[in-house]
Amino acid sequence: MKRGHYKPFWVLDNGDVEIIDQRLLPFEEKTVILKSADDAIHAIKDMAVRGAGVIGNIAAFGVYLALRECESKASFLDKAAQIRASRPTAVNLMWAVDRMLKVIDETSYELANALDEAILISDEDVKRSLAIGNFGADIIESIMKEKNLSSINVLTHCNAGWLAIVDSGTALAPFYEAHNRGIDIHVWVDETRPRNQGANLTAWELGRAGVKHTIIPDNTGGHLMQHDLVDMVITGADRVTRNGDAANKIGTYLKALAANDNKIPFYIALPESTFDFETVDGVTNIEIEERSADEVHIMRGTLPDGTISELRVTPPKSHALNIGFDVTPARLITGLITERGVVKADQEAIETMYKDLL
Ligand code: RUB
Repeated sequence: MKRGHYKPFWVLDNGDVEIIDQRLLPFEEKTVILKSADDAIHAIKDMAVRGAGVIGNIAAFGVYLALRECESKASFLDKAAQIRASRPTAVNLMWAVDRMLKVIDETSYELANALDEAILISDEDVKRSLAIGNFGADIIESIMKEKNLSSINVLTHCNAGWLAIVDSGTALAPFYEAHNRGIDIHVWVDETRPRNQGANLTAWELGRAGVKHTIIPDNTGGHLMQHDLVDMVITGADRVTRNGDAANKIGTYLKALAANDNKIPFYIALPESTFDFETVDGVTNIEIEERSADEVHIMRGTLPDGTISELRVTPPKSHALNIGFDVTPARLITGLITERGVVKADQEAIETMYKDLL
């Protein structure tokens, strides 16, 4: 795996892993080199890398780095457990660590095999995201045909592009594919407070790809839907339960409610690694990350002279609450766009499509 145009990380010749530091985008394009498992844990926790797929990828490379540096099996397993616990909601993280541990065990703790497996996981994501893009773009075309549209307005929340899963994302993959097919597509980009993944990352990605987009404050979607300015919503997911409930960035649920009220198709795009087949009833059973209140109090941006700065936007003594994700119940989801095709957000349909994995 070489440095690529659509990869937020790549492996160096000495086995270290270089990442694009997503905390600095869109203001600065800088990279950081991960030399140890602790570097990988820190990058995941502090969100230098983020997005369910890429968290899984860096977790896998983190397990490889742990194997490279640990002197005993016990210390290696302890480090792998720390990687597995570095963020709680995106199941891709646990999935990737478990897969790495299985392969490492089966191949007698050979370092080269561990690196190959981590690379394989991300190479598989490339194929999955391509397939999701194709299935999603087919839906976009069919909505346009059904409504007799010459252009289409879609809405997304957070960032589920190539910064979140290689090579073109989950939710953004259909938009990129539609753009490639010559479809006149315009994307409403929710800013996604408090960390602004939409305003900072999705807008940056779409701008580089030449896809038309407009950043909107998080509460604007409902109004746009009432005025027929949204034809479809697609978001990614951090965990989808066996019955089709989807955890995604906080605020996704409100978009699904508004879409449902306005009879607008609401899709979740996800690869196989985002399913949690062990869990049903996501609202009750998915662990939701709570992050530092400082992410609500303090915003980053550029001053008029171009200097990057942080700015407190709340009264000094006010408390803030920063819940990272919410769960959209299956009943509000029109369909799940997967690498195997589009499946109903329904336990029986999911079990039928994924019976080989259950
Ligand atoms: C990211 C987020 C994304 C999903 C999509 O949250 O909610 O929508 O992770 O993931 P955060 P993917 O920025 O807090 O990690 O596209 O990888 O399936």
